[in-house]
Amino acid sequence: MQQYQQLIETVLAEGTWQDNRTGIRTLSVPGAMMRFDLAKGFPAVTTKKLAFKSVVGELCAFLRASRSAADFRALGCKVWDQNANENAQWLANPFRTGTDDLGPVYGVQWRQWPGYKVLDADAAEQIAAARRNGFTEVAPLVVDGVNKVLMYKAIDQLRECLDTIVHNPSSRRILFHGWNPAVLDQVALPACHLLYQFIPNPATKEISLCLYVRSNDIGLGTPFNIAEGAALLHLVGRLTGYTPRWFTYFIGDAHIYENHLDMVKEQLKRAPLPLPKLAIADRVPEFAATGKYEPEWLEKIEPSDFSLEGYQHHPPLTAPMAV
Ligand code: UFP
Repeated sequence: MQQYQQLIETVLAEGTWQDNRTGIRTLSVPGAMMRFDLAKGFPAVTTKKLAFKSVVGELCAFLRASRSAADFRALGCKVWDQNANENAQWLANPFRTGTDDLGPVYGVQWRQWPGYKVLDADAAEQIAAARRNGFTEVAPLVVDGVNKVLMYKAIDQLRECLDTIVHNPSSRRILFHGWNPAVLDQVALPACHLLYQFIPNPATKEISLCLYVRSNDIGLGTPFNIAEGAALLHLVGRLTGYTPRWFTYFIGDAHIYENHLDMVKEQLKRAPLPLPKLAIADRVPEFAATGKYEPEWLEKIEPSDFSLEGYQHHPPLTAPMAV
């Protein structure tokens, strides 16, 4: 995690002060990149304690397409409570359905992206092709005097990625997206980590991930998001028969909040420790061993199926989250 320490140093040295919607200024750098070799260990921050249980709890909630902070809490992750119930703008949003509601955040887009097609009512071949691709007709429409049909599919982007890794691993189109412009006004927080691209190597049986994060809170968010992306890559590799290898992490707006400066400066005084290993419980089938493709484990996996082995870290450090 030397690279994380270097990112902090870069932002402290080169960042400029920025105002933002939270009212807490940040030191910000436009654009950063880190690349982790997962063969060398799991990229858990070591200069403070990583909230690993919370990380894997959030991941499991995303995999189940949860949109309620209560579901996240039940899986051991409390980080959504404030966004659900304390952000004044969200509390006043007519799309919020009640206590703990977050709207169609990350997991809903990952597993149930709302896909629509408006086709001419007499375009029988197009309608048949859309049906074969899982779309169903939901309503007839008239647009500018022309009869149309509205078709809908909840697109399981992540499942489709796994299918492609298994059936067409040389594809360069294996990605899922969290940024759905049609629902930005309906969510407690528009996606920060938003573009995940898997790159399998059928020759070496290694799989890599490129992740783009549009806005990243380096003090609190970055270690959490790195661990979550790496855990997802481990799981995807397990279910598709690949060994996780390179995890490249791109940040758009890389920032440190003013009230996190003491924390990150303390981290810089601490020497990074050797990295732990990630273990996934034996009950989660290993495609490479069984030859049986069982993607339903994306929903069945529990936080307790993930564990860190040999995790050494410096004492915990905390700072308030900007909401
Ligand atoms: N943030 C992260 N990682 C996340 C997440 C939020 O760093 O996974 F959900 C931070 C980034 C930013 C704030 O500081 O939360 C989101 O604010 P904005 O939408 O204004 O970028």
